[in-house]
Amino acid sequence: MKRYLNGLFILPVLLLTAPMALAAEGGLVARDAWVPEAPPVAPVMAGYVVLENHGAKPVVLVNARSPQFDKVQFHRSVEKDGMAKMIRQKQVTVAPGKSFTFAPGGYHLMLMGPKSTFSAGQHVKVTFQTQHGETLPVDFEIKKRDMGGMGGMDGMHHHH
Ligand SMILES: [Cu+2]
Repeated sequence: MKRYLNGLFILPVLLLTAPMALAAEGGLVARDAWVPEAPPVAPVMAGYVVLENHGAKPVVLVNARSPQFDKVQFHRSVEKDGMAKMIRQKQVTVAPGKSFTFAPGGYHLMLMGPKSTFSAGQHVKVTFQTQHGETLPVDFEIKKRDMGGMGGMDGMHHHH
């Protein structure tokens, strides 16, 4: 993240040229992005991905959205007193030189309100946004649930 990006006056110029892309700056890179296939009636789906920060500063993700879902939240599955529950995370931080893993049973993207049904082989597009407004579009592949072990579990304890 470069300091001049904070200048408000430069924003319209950037919007006219290209979105501020994290990956293009050698900052954040996504890999192994996937979504377990869910029954057509599922109100939520979970997304998993590994985010690597190749930059020199922490990357703080404050938002994610997908044109294919009503909304996307960061969730963390925890077990407390033998009960599994999910806690919404307002943001996640990827430390410089480190990776942050969204994986079954831990942090996940909660994809809420699918606008259509999905099946294995299809793709979900999710765009992450940092606290500074940079964006990182990531392509998630839908895979059969059994490929991910407990992959579908993160959607089972959701409370509306
Ligand atoms: Cu969740």
